[in-house]
Order: sequence, then structure tokens, then C-alpha cells
Amino acid sequence: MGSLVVPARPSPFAFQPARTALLMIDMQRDFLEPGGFGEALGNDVSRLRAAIAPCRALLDMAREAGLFVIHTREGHRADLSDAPSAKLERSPPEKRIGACGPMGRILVRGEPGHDIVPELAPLPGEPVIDKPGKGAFYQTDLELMLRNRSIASLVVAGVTTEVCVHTTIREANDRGYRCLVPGDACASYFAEFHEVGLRMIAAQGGIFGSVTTSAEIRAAFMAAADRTEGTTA
Ligand code: TIU
Repeated sequence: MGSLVVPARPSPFAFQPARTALLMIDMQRDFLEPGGFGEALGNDVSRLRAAIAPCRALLDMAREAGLFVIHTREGHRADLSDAPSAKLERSPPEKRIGACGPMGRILVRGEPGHDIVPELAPLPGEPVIDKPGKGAFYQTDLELMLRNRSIASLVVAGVTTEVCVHTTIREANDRGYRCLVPGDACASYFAEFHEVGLRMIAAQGGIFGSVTTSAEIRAAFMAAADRTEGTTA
């Protein structure tokens, strides 16, 4: 499959699938289901579920097209030695990271709440990056994985738009990666932050990246597959 072009804001986004990775950010039960970290922070977690179906559509498409798929999870070691006190202190003791909740210890690796939601479960062979911070590059081997695969472009989806998705895109942008964000496959606890978060990415000529929809990305892949079939028939 050669280069693809996806309609996007502020301008069409061209990329080579062989040099593109799909990054699924933190689609974990702790953020999407009641009783986890998102709810402990005082949020209505039901807002985030709207991103599950578009993320699933992107995953299906990426797997079909042979794109490099990487999942991330935000969370900490059981002894919390990798959790800064500034992060721990933000919530009352009974609701903070490491406290026991209905899905196990909040935002701790290995606990049920830390898992990715079943609809978007990683397949064997798809790397899962455990990150202690908001950005997927911070204190992880993500950049090494991307470099080893000669990845130049990233499709970045997941939650939340203005926190971990944004931080990861900013980190990726500084490292020279071209980022495409399917807005409907991202979500925030705050409608206005989601909306403005997406606008911030595409503003100023695409200062951090480009914004599109999961349907536009799928359509570009399907059109390319049709062209390939037409050539080989
Ligand atoms: N609170 C919030 O919106 N997000 C996070 O704490 N982490 C991620 O975005 N994954």
C-alpha cells in the first residue's frame, strides 16, 4: 500500500501505512468505568464510553491493514515508588492512587481497574506500554520501538483528549513525529476541553498535528484496498 491521504484539519494528512503506528492511549477501566481513578477524581466517567466504538473501528482497520498497533496504560508500581507525591496528594487518602476501590487498587499495575476495557483488548504481539505519567514517551521505551520500525507518523486515539492524548501528541511533535488525531476516537470528562483540545492541535497550521475522524481514516484505507484489488484483479 503506497501513500494515503486523509481529509483533516487544517489540511489533508498524507502518510505511508508501513511507517505509521496506531497509538491507543489509556483506554483502561480505571478511566472508563465507575469505581476507578477517573471517578475518584470527581468525574462522570460515562462520557468516555463514546470513544470505544470509534477506537474499535480503528483497531479493526489497523489490524487488517497491518499497521503497528501500540497500547498504553497509565499506572504505577504496587509500592508506588514511581508515583510522585504531587500526583498522590491530589486526592483524599481514601480515593487516591493506591487506595482500594471496587476494581482493586486505584491506578496500580496488575489490578483489574488498570486493564484495558475488554472491547479494546490488545492482541498477542501488540506492545502494551505501561507509563507512569501523562505522556507515552516519558520514562518508557516507546521512542525506541518507533525508531526500530522506522515509524514517521502516528494516529493517536484514546483518553483523555486534553490530558494524556494531548501530552503524548506534544511529546511526539517535539520528537518529529507527524500526528493524526481522530477526534471521535478521543474523549474527555469535559465536553469543552475535548472540543478546544482538538482545536488547539489543529490551530496555527497544525501546531501539534492534524485532526480528522475515524470514519475518514477508514475510508482512506478502504479506498486504497479497493485500488490494490483493482490492480491485481
Ligand atoms: N484526569 C484525566 O483527564 N486524565 C488522566 O488522569 N489520565 C489520562 O488522560 N490518561
